Amino acid sequence: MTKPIYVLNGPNLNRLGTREPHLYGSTTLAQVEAMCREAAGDTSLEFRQSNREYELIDWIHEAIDGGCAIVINPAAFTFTSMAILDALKMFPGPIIELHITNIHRRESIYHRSYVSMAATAIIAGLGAQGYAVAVRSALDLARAKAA
Ligand code: DHK
Repeated sequence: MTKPIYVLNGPNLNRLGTREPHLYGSTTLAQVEAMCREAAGDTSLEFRQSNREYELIDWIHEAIDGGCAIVINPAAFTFTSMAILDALKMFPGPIIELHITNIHRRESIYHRSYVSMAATAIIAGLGAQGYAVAVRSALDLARAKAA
C-alpha cells in the first residue's frame, strides 16, 4: 500500500513489559512496534502511543487524511471515549480494534467498548502477537478495498 497504516496505542501501554505481566505479558511496546513493522512488510507504518486522549484523536485525524488502515488499542479509553469513537467514524478505511487481553473475560467494566461501534473487526486475547495479526488483517482489508 502507498499510504501508511496507523497503529495507535492508548494510555499505560508505554509501560508494557512491566505492567501487570500476568495480564499483558512481558513484551515491551518497542518489541510490539518491531513485530508490527515486520508484519507490515513494505507498507509504511506510523506506530504511536499516548496517555493523552486528544493526541490519539489528532492522530486519527491524520490517518483520515493520509492513512490506509488503523489498528488501535485504545486501552482504557476503549470504555470511556465517545470522542475517539466520533473520530474513528470519520475514517474511510478498515479499523481493527486490538486488545492484548480478552476483555470479555475480565471485570464487567471492560466489557462495553465504544470503539467497537466503529471497528471493522476486533482482536482480543491473543497477547502481543495480536498486533501482528491485526496489522496483516488491516492490510489485507485495505488492499481488498483498493482493488
Ligand atoms: C489494555 C488496557 O490498558 C486496558 O485498559 C484494557 C487493554 C485492556 C488490552 O488488553 O490491551 O482494558
